[in-house]
Amino acid sequence: MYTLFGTEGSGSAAIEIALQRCSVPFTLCGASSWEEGPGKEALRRVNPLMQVPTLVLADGTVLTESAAILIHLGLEHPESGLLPDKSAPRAQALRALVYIAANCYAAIGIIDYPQRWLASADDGLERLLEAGARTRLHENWETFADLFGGAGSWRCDAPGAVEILASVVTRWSGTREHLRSTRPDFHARLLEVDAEPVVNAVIRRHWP
Ligand SMILES: N[C@@H](CCC(=O)N[C@@H](CS)C(=O)NCC(=O)O)C(=O)O
Repeated sequence: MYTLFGTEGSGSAAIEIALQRCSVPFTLCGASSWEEGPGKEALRRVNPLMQVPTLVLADGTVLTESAAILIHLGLEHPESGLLPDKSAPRAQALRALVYIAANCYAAIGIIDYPQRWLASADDGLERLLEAGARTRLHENWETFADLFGGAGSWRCDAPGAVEILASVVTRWSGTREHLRSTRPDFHARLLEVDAEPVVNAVIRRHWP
């Protein structure tokens, strides 16, 4: 039995979808750094960064970092199709997952908490940093669409780890709106991923 720490509208949605794709039972523990309650203290005990998603495995091993969690689930449950079977497409999937984590999810952390990246409090600098990170985030998604989002490699009918993480992480900081105008074909593919039944059920609960 897995325990997933997360909350509505957060990155834990991607791991919920993946766990369902693996057909494994899991318990949800409502928690985040921005919500008070018992979940917050439980999250602090397993993840000192207090970020979600955090997944605790049956033997108590703690897994953080969305890309690592998705890769682990894909390797443990090959029948889930979270990762491609063949070596070359699997290598690209790993590249795409780490790309999202390093170049997109990290930028969202700057947009949400610019003060963490400044040596002292400065409202003006915070606003500049946030605006710069947002621009960079949108550019990074354009590059993602060009590198990984082509019709040939994108799996809308049976979304894998890459499609699932992209579907969730594009929901923040104006990314979907940006992609709708700059990369309309890729935006349409994201909507197809959203419509897949397993993805759709989780997405609707997180973003009613
Ligand atoms: N590197 C982490 C980032 C996770 C992350 O930033 N999660 C957000 C919620 S979507 C969070 O918990 N932020 C709270 C905080 O940083 O205090 C990952 O890829 O999973």
